[in-house]
Amino acid sequence: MRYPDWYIIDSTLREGEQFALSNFSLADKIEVAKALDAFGVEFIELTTPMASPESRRAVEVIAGLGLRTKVLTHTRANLADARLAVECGVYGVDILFATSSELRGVSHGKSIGQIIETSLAVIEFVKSQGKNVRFSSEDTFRSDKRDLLAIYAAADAVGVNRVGLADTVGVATPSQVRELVADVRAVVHCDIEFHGHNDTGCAIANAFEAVRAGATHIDTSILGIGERNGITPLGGLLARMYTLNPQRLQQKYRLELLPELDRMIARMTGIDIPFNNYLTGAFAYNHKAGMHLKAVYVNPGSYEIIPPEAFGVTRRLQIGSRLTGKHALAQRARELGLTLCDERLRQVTQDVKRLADTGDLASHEIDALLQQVAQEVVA
Ligand code: HCA
Ligand code: CU
Repeated sequence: MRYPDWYIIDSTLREGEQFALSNFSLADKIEVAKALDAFGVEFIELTTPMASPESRRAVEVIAGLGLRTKVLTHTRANLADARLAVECGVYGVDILFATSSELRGVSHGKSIGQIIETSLAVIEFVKSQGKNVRFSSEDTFRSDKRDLLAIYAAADAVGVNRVGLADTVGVATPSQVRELVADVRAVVHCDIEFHGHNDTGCAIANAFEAVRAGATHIDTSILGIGERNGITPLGGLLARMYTLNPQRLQQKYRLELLPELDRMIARMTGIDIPFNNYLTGAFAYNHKAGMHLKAVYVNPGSYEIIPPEAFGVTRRLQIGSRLTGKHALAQRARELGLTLCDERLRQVTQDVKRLADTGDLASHEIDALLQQVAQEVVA
């Protein structure tokens, strides 16, 4: 499937700081920034320097590290915030304004005309300082489409580098994202960013549809951490995109470092990597039923759409369950250098299944059974 080229803005150090259990120290932030740089993401986004003295120090320090990844910071759309962001030495400033009626009321009470006027002044200021600037409308998918297109077109006309669509509450469906990105694409020349929350489980699909419709930048965070249940996870997005164009991902990113990124954030936030996580979950490459085991021995691609080694992970063959099969046990026997006739194999398979009815057998128990049967043959 063909789709336009796209880049990652990893927001672990901004959106991810809004995750309930995040409380990154400066040393943590530096570690995360360097790890994302080594991985190869094109941009990282940091919490606004306005948030606290430590937040400001983090922006200054990380912007000064000389990383290849471009350092962005996130600010409200006002001149004071933008000025401080620029002073911190970042590559670019991501500004944000709430545009839905739900948020306008509780957030700032401004009209669309006022939002445009204020935003344009901030965009022009950031540009005058020689910095990259993005304008994003918070709660895009509950905003009026005419308002949005007017705001984006006005931002584009004064030379904004990117406009952002933010599914702030995770309400958008993939087809809504595709349609809106295409509509925005028709009125702006600049790049388009998509930021999607995962409240209804569509964050990855929505990011994918955004790319297909012409978005150039996708926001991610490691393990998807963020407000509430988070945003598009870096690993999940890469899994989605890998099957469509593995070469591109391999050229741009050190994919085999993904497990380290996931482990790093799990450690820093004190969570476990979810058991069903994309690529790096403990069971993401677990094969259990006899038919699956048989097929995977012959050709791993039969039940693995992405080779685990591409992302530095390994498969797990669970051969000691009641669902196991003859072929799995035959393979294990071969690995142990044992030769068993078909009848013996059937016998030992039935033994394993019966014993496993009260719980999986450990590998040493299976090996012992196989060895026992093999010896009976000799005797
Ligand atoms: C927030 C809002 C935001 C911003 C996204 C963006 C959202 O929590 O500060 O800047 O594009 O989801 O709307 O994360
Ligand atoms: Cu968000």
